Amino acid sequence: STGQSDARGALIVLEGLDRSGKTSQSARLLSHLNGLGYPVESWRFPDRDTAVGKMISSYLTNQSQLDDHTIHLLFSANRWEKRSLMEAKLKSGTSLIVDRYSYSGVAFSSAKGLDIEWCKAPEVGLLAPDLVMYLNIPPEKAAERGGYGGERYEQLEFQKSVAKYYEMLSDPSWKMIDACLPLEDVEEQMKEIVLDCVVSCQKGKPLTHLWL
Ligand code: NYM
Repeated sequence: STGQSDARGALIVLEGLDRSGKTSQSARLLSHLNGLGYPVESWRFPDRDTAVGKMISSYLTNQSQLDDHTIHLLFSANRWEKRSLMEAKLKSGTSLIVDRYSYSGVAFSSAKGLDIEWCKAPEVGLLAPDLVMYLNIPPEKAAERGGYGGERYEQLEFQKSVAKYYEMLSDPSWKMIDACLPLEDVEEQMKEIVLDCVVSCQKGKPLTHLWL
């Protein structure tokens, strides 16, 4: 194969605790790739704009109460409802920078005491990321960053537990980024890693599925 017809966009996922800097870095990566002329979009989960996303948002802002299993499945459903669009974008050559994905889903729900394998099950069959970058920050440091916004889960003890589950989920392919470094240094590291990934997907690296 020449590789040309298999060229596709890259599925790039940013993970990390609340206040680890994922959202700022997503924006920076988006404009970097844009500037280089690569088609790219920035996505995030939960996507609060869909009907399911509105239920999630209301739960996160404490306007509604839901059973732990129920909210877990809603977060997963929120990814499933975007799955076909995600695949279409990637196949048409657009790269996606995604702020949180299935790993957030499993880490946050497991930290509440749900069984980790039960948490992974509804994620099976979603597209697997080509790259996971983990913005690594001690929970105490993250908590110091201007405090938390007051949404559900934004508490130090809970975040410590989430960090443990992220560690269990991580594999050697994850790029661990020291999120305590200045924003610009974090950005420089991430730009290089992301570009490598975009180039390898352009060359036709096959798309795979969770759970890996
Ligand atoms: N969260 C996010 C989950 O509990 N499960 C999921 O599947 C996802 C995608 O939602 N504290 C949690 C993590 C965050 C919260 O995310 C809202 P954000 O990035 O602050 O909008």
